[in-house]
This record gives sequence, C-alpha cells and structure tokens, in this order.
Amino acid sequence: MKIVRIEAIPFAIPYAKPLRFASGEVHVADHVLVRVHTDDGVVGVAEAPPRPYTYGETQESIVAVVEKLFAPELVGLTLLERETVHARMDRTVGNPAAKAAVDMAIWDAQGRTLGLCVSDLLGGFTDRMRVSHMVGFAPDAEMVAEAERVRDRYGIRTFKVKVGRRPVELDVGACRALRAALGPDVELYVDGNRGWTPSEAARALRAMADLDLTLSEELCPADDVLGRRWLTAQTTVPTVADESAPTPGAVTRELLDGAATMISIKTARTGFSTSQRILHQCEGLGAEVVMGNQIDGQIGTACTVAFGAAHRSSSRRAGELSNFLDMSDDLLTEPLEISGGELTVRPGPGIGVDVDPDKLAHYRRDR
Ligand code: MUC
Ligand code: MG
Repeated sequence: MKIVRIEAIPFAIPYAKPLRFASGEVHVADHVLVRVHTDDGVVGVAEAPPRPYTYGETQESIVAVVEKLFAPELVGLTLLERETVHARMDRTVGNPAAKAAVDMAIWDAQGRTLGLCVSDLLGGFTDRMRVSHMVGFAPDAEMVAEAERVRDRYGIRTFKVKVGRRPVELDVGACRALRAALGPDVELYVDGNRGWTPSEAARALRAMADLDLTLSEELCPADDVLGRRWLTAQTTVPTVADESAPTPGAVTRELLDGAATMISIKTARTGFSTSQRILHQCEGLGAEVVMGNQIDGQIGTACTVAFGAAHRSSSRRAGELSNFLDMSDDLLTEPLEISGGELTVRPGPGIGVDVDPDKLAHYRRDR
C-alpha cells in the first residue's frame, strides 16, 4: 500500500460543443491525468480540470505542483495516511484541483487494493443519481434545442442555465424561452458565475419570478460581501455558493454571513476527503448541497457520482454529471452512459474506470 510514484500527465481532447459562461469558455478539455502507483503494482487514477478563471490553476501549473512539490513529499507514505497526505499538500496554498486529483487517485488506489468500490467505502447510500445538464450561452433557440435534445436522448429533466450576461434581459429571455419550450415539469435553475452586480441580480430574479427557478448560484462575486447578503435576504430562490466556497472555512463564512443558503460540492476541487468534510459540515449547519461539476471529463464525472451517490444528503438533488457529453472523445475503455435521466456508479473496484492506453497515447501532450 506504499506510494512509490505519482504521475501528472497533461492531455487535450477537443469539445464537440464548447461551453460558454460568464467567467470563461471551454473549447478543449486540457486536463491532467493523475496516477498514483503503489509498491503492490496498483495504480489509482483521477483527473484535474484546470480552471484559471476560477482558481488560477493551468494545465502546466497542475503538472508542476503535482510532480515537483507533491510527489516528492508523498512518495513513501501509505494509501492509508490520508491526513498526512493532506497536511503535506497543504504546505502549498491554493491549487485545489491538483490536490483534489491526488486525493481521489489515492482513494481509487485504496479501493483497487481492497477490491471495493470507493462509493461504498465513502458511504454506499445508493448506486445512482439523477442528472442535471448545464446549458451554456447561445442564442435562445440554440439553448432550447440543446435542452430538448438532451431531454429526448438521455431523459434528463433538470437544467442549470448559465446566466450573468449584460443586459440581464438576455438571460431573462433565454430562461423564459426554456420554460416555455420545456413546460412546467422540468427543473430549471441558474448559475451566474459572478457575472452580475447585486442590483442586476436582484432585477433579473424579479423578472424571472414566474419561472419557478429552484436555485440561483453565484450570481455576483464573493467580494460583494454586503451585496450578496442583501440579495440572499430578499429572494425566495435559495442561493448556492460555488466558487466562493472552495474550502471548509469559506463554506462557513458564506453560510454564516447569510451570503448563500446552499453549497455546491465539487469533487474536482475538494476531492473525496475534503468534500466529505464539507458535506458533514453542511449537514451540521442545516444547509442543503448540490453536486456540482467543474466541466469534468468522464473520470471526473465518475468521481462526482461515486461521491454524490455515497451519501443521503448529496444524492437528494440531481447532480451536474453531463458535461462530458460535449467532449469529442474521452480516455476510458468503457464510456459512462446516462439513461433515463440517471447515471449509475461504476461498481468498482475503486472508482471503477480504466484508462484506454491507446487513447491516452493519442491525447497526451507530454510526448
Ligand atoms: C459551474 O458550476 O460554475 C464553470 C466554471 C467552473 O469552475 O465550473 C463551471 C461550472
Ligand atoms: Mg457554478
């Protein structure tokens, strides 16, 4: 169970359909595959998606921090020494996606070593989650067509609509078009990726009051401290903290400040270990959670569903598990499949995925 080597392999897979949102856009999945090797010949895997507009990490910075700072500190520890793994990684500030991938690759290796599914090790509550699909910026008719396609093909009935454009009427119009086309029975919620001021956000929420939105996520920046509190206090739509709550401390601040009423948990930024702390913290504080997506590929999505399904409170809502559908290809031998609006946990061992060596050879950027 001793860690003997940690690899960070950059790869790039184009998107068939780019995703556009208020803080950026994604055309290529330029992610990093992290592999943790043990002295028993076990290899645990996970995926780190760089999101420079959210956390400041790039593909190059993730490779450098894993190989140059983390690997030398972690080689020699066993898979069970997770607290020490985190204590050593936390000597370096920031770098959430890099730390999360190392954490999840260690959990995967542990599951493989034991012959057990990570989702069962984490909590084993259920084996599936309902799926929520993100609809990015496009002309209204294209956003509607995409939602209808995803509903008809995969049975998905929950949609997170990207908002945060100016003027706010652009997004109000898009949400109105989606509600009109999809009818009253689908769930719609919005994510602003910090695009609006608090007053713009308040105006937009008022203008959409009849659309039965279930959540509003990160409409304005975390530094709009009083503005976020003011907004959250006046809306009946629960407000979700996403990129403003990437650590347990930030989660506490957001909730106790009244800046948000719910928390988005993303395994891509807090791995399994810290995500579990945040989940339990939210349960203790009485705050609901939603399983978010950092525009993950299939490995990252397998991690999200493994975690989300493992616990009662994280499996309640539809999880954001469908961004991989927009990629032109992926690294797995057996692709994930969404059907009937649900994604099931891979039975394992570990997170239950295997990387196809030919695909990795084709998409890796370091050779
Ligand atoms: C989301 O929920 O915000 C966009 C940027 C990022 O870090 O995650 C995505 C989706
Ligand atoms: Mg978000």
